[in-house]
Amino acid sequence: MSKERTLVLVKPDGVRRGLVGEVISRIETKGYEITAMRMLNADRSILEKHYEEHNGKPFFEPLLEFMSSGPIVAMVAEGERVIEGFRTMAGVTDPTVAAPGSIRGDLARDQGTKVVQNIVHGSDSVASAEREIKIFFS
Ligand code: D4T
Repeated sequence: MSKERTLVLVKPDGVRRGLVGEVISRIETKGYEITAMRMLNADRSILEKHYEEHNGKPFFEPLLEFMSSGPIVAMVAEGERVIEGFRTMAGVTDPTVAAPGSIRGDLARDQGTKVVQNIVHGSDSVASAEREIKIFFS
């Protein structure tokens, strides 16, 4: 099994609520290695690139607004099957139905906002991970 890299983002809701340490702790406790990390205020151009697959969808503008509403933390986590592993740890997109035990299931809920606020992002494939890591760590 080959080692993979994934991009993890702690979104503005996670940073605002002081959950950066909790997310890092869960990644490290699971046994993945964090090999790069930075805090930033993501501007529109970086977010348009990151979320290019969603451009034109009804939640695209609210998503960019939310993601630029405060600082985020970007990190690279490494390990065997970390892409699948972190997505399992994050839980499904909708925090209302994300499994208890997952980051979204334990730490997030529907806030009644136009865009889902769900604490973290994790890449969904090797190709996405490499593309997204370049955007945040070029
Ligand atoms: P990210 O990309 O942020 O890790 O989330 P997911 O992989 O779980 O979900 P996604 O890329 O499909 O969606 C990106 C971002 O948009 C919000 N969203 C998504 C939303 O508000 N309404 C929707 O219908 C969808 C599909 C949540 C995450």
